[in-house]
Amino acid sequence: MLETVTQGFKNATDRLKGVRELDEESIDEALRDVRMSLLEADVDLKVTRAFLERVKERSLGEKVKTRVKDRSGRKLKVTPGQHFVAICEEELVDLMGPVDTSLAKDRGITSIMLAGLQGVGKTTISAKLAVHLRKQGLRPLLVAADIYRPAAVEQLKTLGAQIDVPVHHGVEGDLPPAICAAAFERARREGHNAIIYDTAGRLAVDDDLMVELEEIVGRVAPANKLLVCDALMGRDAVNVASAFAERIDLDGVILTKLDGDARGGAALAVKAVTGVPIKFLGTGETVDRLEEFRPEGLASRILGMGDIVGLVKDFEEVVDEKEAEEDAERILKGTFGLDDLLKQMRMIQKLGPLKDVFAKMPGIGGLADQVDDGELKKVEAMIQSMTKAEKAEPSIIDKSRAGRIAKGCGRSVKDIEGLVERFSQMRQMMGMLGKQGGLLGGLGGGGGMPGLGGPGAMGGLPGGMGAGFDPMAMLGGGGGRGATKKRQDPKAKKNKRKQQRASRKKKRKK
Ligand SMILES: Nc1nc2c(ncn2[C@@H]2O[C@H](COP(=O)(O)OP(=O)(O)OP(=O)(O)O)[C@@H](O)[C@H]2O)c(=O)[nH]1
Ligand SMILES: [Mg+2]
Repeated sequence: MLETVTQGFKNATDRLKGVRELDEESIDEALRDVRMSLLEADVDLKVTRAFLERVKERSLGEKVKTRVKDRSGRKLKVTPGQHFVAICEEELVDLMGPVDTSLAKDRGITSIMLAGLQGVGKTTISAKLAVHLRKQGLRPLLVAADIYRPAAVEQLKTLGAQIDVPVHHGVEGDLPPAICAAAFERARREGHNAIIYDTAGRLAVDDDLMVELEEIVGRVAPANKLLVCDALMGRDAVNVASAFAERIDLDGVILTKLDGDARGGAALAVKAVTGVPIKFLGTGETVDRLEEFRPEGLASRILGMGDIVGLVKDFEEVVDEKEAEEDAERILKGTFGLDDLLKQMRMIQKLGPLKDVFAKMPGIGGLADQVDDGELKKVEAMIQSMTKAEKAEPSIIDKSRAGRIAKGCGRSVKDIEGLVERFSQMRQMMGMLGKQGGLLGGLGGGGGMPGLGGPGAMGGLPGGMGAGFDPMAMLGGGGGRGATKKRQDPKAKKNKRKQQRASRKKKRKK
């Protein structure tokens, strides 16, 4: 998602790496990369121009603080490049924000009308919202107000059955405004306190569709009139959105298919164009892939810093908090075993496809495309073939033990040794980071946002994920992201040197 833009910002900050001061020339150069990537991502031209202007103005105008304090009071050095990223982040948040994922109620019912072009994901989002509202304790009713596409009613009925939410539909000859009105009456009668109208889509914004939407609004006055746009629409999204906004008084936008597209320019521009908040993101075809929109999260993802808050939210849903805290402590002390790793891996798998999880992790979001759940399964099989003692203390695994394990799981001895070695490195690094406190600094690679650096930011993380568990290292892929660049105590430095020596040695061996 939005990889093009992320790459643009990365190029820009790379350019600013050695720069001592943000002067007009260096900023212009950096912004050229950003501009190209925004346009390539299909962000609206006007929106792009305004964004770049604001970033430039601020980059030039603000005195660059070279030292800031993080939340724990630790002093951090900030480079002009980092300062530039910080400005970009704030401006991105401004562009896409503010946060408003609330849904209004009317006459005691949270009523939502979904509108949008054909195929953008209205019906899918209807089901996702029903699940979301039910999680909040509401009793939703779905309404099939699309009578034009032959299979539309069936599609919603199937989804409704799948998530166990009733679906209201009309009979032959009923028109959508009447169907919606009848559905609203039914909701009141049957005690549904949420109702979602799934309306028909059209290929282009046509007058019939608009008139019908206006009629539905006239009949049932939905408290939330939401426009559904998909990330694939790019620049068109802007025209579509303004066309809808002219006719109906929109309350918000939902962006779908953010999982699929590398450009996703609509995400950046649609708020600026419609003036109404983005409420939700659809990030996959299944009903659980709905996220409340947080501009900070998306901005960080765009800037390649991961979406820690989003990750934590997902994590909270699948994790026993107390247990996770204990795990995290052990991880931070560097006293965890492969059995702990296995537990973490299983938890991560519960979060959804690895690809999605990685996309949210700071520093390694860009690797999301390279991970595959099959690799994780292989690691799992290797760990499962070990004895309890081996899992707890993998360093006891010698050649003969490795041979036995390899046989047990059908991998090679080399695979086993590789896993143990990477694990030991990771454990050592975790222990070191734990002493140091600056976990994110360690994981964040070059990003190093000032506000993100300290343990304060990590404090709220419930579990091992927050403690910087790095499955990628276990998969033998993107290991070697070094320890933090921030100030380290001498011991940490020593450890780091030791690690560097070890990895050099390893390279020579290869
Ligand atoms: N990858 C991905 N696919 C999605 C997402 N949301 C919907 N889809 C897919 O997009 C296609 C169209 O989705 P629908 O929900 O039927 O779209 P719609 O707007 O109701 O379509 P019409 O009723 O024909 O206008 C389906 O194949 C969905 O599975 C998403 O967030 N990500
Ligand atoms: Mg539909």
